[in-house]
Amino acid sequence: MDNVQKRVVFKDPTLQSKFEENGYVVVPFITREKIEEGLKIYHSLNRGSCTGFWLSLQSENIDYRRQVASLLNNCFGHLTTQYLQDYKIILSNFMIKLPDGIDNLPLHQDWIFCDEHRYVSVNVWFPLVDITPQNGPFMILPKSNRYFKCLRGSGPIPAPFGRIDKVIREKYLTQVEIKAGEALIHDNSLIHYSPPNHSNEERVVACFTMIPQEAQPIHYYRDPQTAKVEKFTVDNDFFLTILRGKRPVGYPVAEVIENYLPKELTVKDLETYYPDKQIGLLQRLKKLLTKQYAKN
Ligand SMILES: O=C(O)CCC(=O)C(=O)O
Repeated sequence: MDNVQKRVVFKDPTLQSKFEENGYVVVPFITREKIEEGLKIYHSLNRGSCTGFWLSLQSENIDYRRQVASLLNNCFGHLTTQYLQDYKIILSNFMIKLPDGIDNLPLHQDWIFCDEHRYVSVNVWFPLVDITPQNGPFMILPKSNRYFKCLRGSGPIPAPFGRIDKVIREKYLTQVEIKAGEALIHDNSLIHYSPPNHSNEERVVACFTMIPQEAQPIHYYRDPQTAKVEKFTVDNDFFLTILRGKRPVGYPVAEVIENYLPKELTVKDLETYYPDKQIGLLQRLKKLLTKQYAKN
């Protein structure tokens, strides 16, 4: 765990402490008119065909990505200042779940976007339709931003929770309750995912990835052949033009880490981080035994 005092994220100290506690907050964000505007923007652009979970960053059409960023930033960017203390947008996306029941989004943490020893990068994830248990709700592992420290980036870089993925999904996740007009602001290092959309409608969400105004954007890339991880110093344009899975070109390498593999986490680690879940288990066992005892 990191004991360094990080730069503040929120203007409001109450939100700041809630965020520090859990790694996320949900806040009122936009009006009904703005929701309509956002949907109009989404439908005015041709995203091309996709399935399951899809985000604009996956589009190979860089013009499309630029248009999304420009329209979303103009329409909603200024509204983030209601909450965030001098943050800038480095990535703008639509995050879509097609109503096809396809499950193509693994449990994950987002990339590292800036020096996380000093700063916190966040996603401002704001749905343009109400989120329900059926249409691909956002599932999080609260506080995981405090416990799961590792390198994250493209290539991809393997996650340390591969072996306990199933246990986390089954026992430890919380569904974020959120409606159109609200925003989920979460630490990018929080473990999360969303299940498939089993409703009849497309689930449309817009999202800004933001870092402190003064922070340097960075990107980690792991070469799948050599397992060498390189840290690149990038700029605000980088995330608009990045080709996923490809080594960044034209950006300076600030650090090299040879043979990177994260330390695999175990169920025991989870139980140490989340003792409350254990109490739940013990209580269930006690209940079972009491029942059994009463029967005999
Ligand atoms: O939109 C979703 O369902 C999930 C978003 C997500 O995984 C992300 O922002 O990295």
